[in-house]
Formats: sequence, structure tokens, C-alpha cells
Amino acid sequence: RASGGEDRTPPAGGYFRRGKWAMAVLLGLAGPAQAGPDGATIYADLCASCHAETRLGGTGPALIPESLGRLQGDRLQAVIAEGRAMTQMPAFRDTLRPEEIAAVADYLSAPLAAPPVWDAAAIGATREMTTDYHAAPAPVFTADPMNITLVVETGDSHISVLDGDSLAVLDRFETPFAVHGGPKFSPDGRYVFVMSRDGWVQKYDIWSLHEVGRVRAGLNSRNIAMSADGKWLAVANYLPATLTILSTEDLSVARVIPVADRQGRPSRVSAVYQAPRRKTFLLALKDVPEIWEIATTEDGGPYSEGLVHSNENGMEEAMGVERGLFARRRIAVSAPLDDFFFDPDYRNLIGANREGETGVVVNLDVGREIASLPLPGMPHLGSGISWMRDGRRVMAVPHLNEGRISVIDMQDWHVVKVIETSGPGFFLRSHDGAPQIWADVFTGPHKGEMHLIDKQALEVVKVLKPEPGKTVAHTEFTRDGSKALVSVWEQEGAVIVYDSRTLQEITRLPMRKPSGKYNVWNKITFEDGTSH
Ligand code: DHE
Repeated sequence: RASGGEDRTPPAGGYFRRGKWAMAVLLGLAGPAQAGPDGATIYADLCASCHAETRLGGTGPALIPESLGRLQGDRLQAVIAEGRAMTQMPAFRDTLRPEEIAAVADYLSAPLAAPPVWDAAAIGATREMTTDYHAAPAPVFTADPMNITLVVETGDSHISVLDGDSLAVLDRFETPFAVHGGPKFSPDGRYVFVMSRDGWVQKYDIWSLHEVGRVRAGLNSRNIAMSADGKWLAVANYLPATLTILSTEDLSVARVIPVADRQGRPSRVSAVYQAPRRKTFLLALKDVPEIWEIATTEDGGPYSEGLVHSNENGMEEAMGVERGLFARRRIAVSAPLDDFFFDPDYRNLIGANREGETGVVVNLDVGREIASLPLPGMPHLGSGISWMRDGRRVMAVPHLNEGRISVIDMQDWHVVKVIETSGPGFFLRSHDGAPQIWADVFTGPHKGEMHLIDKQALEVVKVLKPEPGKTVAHTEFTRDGSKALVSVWEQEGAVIVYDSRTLQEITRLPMRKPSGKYNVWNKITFEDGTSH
């Protein structure tokens, strides 16, 4: 991101005549294939001041393939040419020629020459605690602190703090760029931790309506999980292949655990989850066929038999029965599983690989697979929900590339029903106080449709189409389930508030590309109907 007043006049003759490539071409030392503009030189001149020489991010986000994800080719060139609305990223179309923009895009899409080091010292050096923060002795507002609902607004990297009763916005604070996954609340609901894809973790005090601090726990991160006692925050990283554990108190680094299988093959961590009854973290590993369980208490929790202790370097010290804080257990599975769902007592884990056609049930007590499930079409287990139907617990899961929702019996793992919808959905939500599941359609021509599915009949009873042509996705309920909040996922978007019984619209709150919404009570009580 370049600051507004910077001189971005292109050099005479443009970037074709500059840099070592241009000189090599003039001297006849380089072949014709290398005669184009040099993306690295342009990057160093125009981009590095905000995104860092290393491309690992500065005031602007990291620009490496791991962070760019699907932002490649034409889409990446379009961002360079047009800039990004509501950010400091300027448009370079008047500064750079199309060939020069393409050269920068190519440079950004190439992997880094060497894997970056991001150890405890590097992480600790990024820690910034807010100097004017003072913890308020009691909430500085009169609203019910348990009915506070956060709205992540990705359009301009902010979070709105809503009073779930009056729907007033109590505060709107800036977050790091590209927040992903659910923010995690402390067990008493007072503090919330937010993570960005660039690995920044931000701590915010809801009672004081004030940021407490932030730290960069990874270079490219997936999600965060808090230990059941609220003391530790685990950060799942793709880059480097580590799990970072922070103290929730002051964001200091408690441990950085390199993630690799027994043969030493490193693995990215797809996601980390809290297993409250087990007092552990459970890790989905992208590249190796193992699930990891990490103890979060000194006695290793009640399921630590056979744990292997990991030392500072994450190396195994001894095999056999070991206990201790951050002790690790490996559970071997037949193929890597990168998306999880759990039964309410965390005895069973349901896992799937996004490329696969089946899911598996892993019993965590015995540590092995006990059943398989037919789940074609990229099931999105991470946004599954479960509830009681006819005295039996069932779970529902959407599919990322098919317009259907699978409902599975969690006693014998048979598929109860496959419910057809008008397109692939991303998020499911419900609440004890709401009779329906709210299922969005995230892509395709019906992306504005929200399906309401009766939890007992398993039938679509209504399709809401509040903003045809616009993406309408992700639902959250207020504490008592009486209101459902739905995002119009657009730059000039809104949160639409519905009465969850009459399904009538109550109001619309204008928001900038609102994505996920998170109610304190629903999250800290693990309300049925909310994703993990
Ligand atoms: Fe997410 C949650 C993985 C793409 C928005 N997403 C999660 C979680 C995982 C996950 C593992 C659960 C973490 C948690 O909350 O602790 N997401 C993935 C992917 O693997 C995938 C498909 C590809 C990727 O690029 O990572 C992916 N996710 C997206 C998006 O493109 C979304 C729609 C837009 C965005 O912001 O990136 C998106 N994901 C979300 C949201 C949640 C989430 C809003 C939290 C939902 C909740 O209710 O808890």
C-alpha cells in the first residue's frame, strides 16, 4: 500500500529500460525470452515500502503464493491496475504498462527463494501492546455482555460490535487485513481474539471496547483455537509448517511446534480446534496422514495415555506414557484429513479431505478410524452443525461444489437424507430457539438465496431472496435465537435482521462486505447450531 502523496511517475521509457535485465538485454547477454520488464525491480521500486522487501508484508499484506491463494493471473493484475477500494492500495494503471503489471504479478506468484524463518524470536519481535489501553473494571456499556454480536466487515477490515438486543453499534474497530475464520472468545466472554490470513492475531477487550494488542504468529495462517481454560491460543499455520501457541494473557509466545510426521516430512496445519471435554487441541494436517492432539493442561487431560512429549524443538523426547502441557499424541489415519466436525462430547471426530469422495469417523478415545461416510462434492465439515431429531443426534454438512446438504445420523453414521438446494453453499447455522437450519448458496446464479430447512421434517420450507443477484451468506442468531442476522456479502452490503420465527425482516444495518457474525453467548456455550 503506498501512501497517497507518493510520486509514482514512471521512469523515462518505462520499466523496459531499467534494471539489470534491461542492461543485460542491451549488452546482448540475455536471450530474447528475458527481454521483458523486470517484476522484481518494479516491486522494489513501487511495492516494497508497504509490502516489505521480503514480500512477507509490512503495512500492506504479504504478497507470496501462499497468501495470494486464488488471486492469480488476470485477477491479480486487475488488483495491481485498479487498486483496492477502502484500503491504501492505489491503482497503478497510470503508472505501469500492462506488460509491467503482468511482470509484477508473475513475480508475486513465484515462490520465495528460501523458506522464511518465523520462530519464537521473530514472532515475539512483532508483538505490539496498545499503550493507551486500560482494562475497565466493568463493561463500559449497559447492553447485555452475553448478547454482544460481532460482525466482521472484510470490505474495510473492521469489526462492528453490536448490542444483540437494541442492534446499536457500540464500537467499530480496525482489524488486520483479511480476517478469516471465527474469532475466539475467552470463556467469560470478555475478550475476543481475531486472526488474519497473514498470521496476525489481535486481542480486543469487549468490556472496555478497546484493542489490547496484536502479534504476528505465522506468515500464512488458517485459524485459531482457545484452550478450554482460556489460557492458551493455538494458531494453525501453513507458512511455516508450525503450530504457534500464545499466552492469551499478553500474547507472548508459549511454544512454536514444527509439524512433521514421524519420518520428518513437514505438513501444513489446515485447522486447529478446541476439544473442551478432552482439554486438548486437535489439529487437521494437510500433507501427512496424521491427526495431532495437544494437551493444554499440566496433567495432559484425561485422555493423555500414550502421549509423546514434545520438547522446545517439537522433537519427541520419549515414546510411551508422558504427560504435560503441550504434550502431543499422533493418531494415524489412512489419508490426510483437512476438515473436521465433532460430536458434542468430542469422542468422535468426522474428517474429510477436500479432494476426496468419502469422510471418515475417527474415535478419539481409541485413536483409530471406525466408520466411513459417503461425502462427495467437497464437504465443508468446518461449517457443519448438529441437533436432536426424533431422539437421535444428527449432523448436517454443506458441499462446496454441489447444491446439496447431507444429513447424517451420529449414532450409526448412516446418511439420513440429502437435501437439494439451488447451489453450493458455504455456511449452515441454527439455534435451539429456531426451528430451521439457515443454509446459504455462496456461488452461482442463485448466490442470493437462503434456504430454510425444517430441522425435523428435513424439507426446505422457504427460500429467502432478499437481494437478488447479490451474495447473501452466513447466519448468526442472537443469544435467545429470536433474531437471525444474515450478511449481504457485498462492498456496500448490510446485515439483514430477521425474526427467526415469523421470518419477517426486522431491519437492515449497512455494513462493508460483512462476512461472519459471532454471538458471545452462542460461542462460549457451544450452542447447538453454531459451527465450531
Ligand atoms: Fe473459511 C471458517 C477453511 C475459504 C470465510 N474456514 C473456516 C474454518 C476453516 C476454513 C478450517 C473454521 C475455522 C474456525 O472458525 O476456527 N475456508 C477454509 C478453506 O479451506 C477455504 C475453502 C479455502 C481457503 O482459501 O482457505 C476457505 N472461508 C473461505 C472463503 O473464501 C470465505 C468465504 C471468505 C474469506 O473470508 O476468506 C471464508 N471461513 C470463512 C468464515 C468462517 C470460516 C466467515 C467462520 C465461520 C463461522 O461461522 O465460524
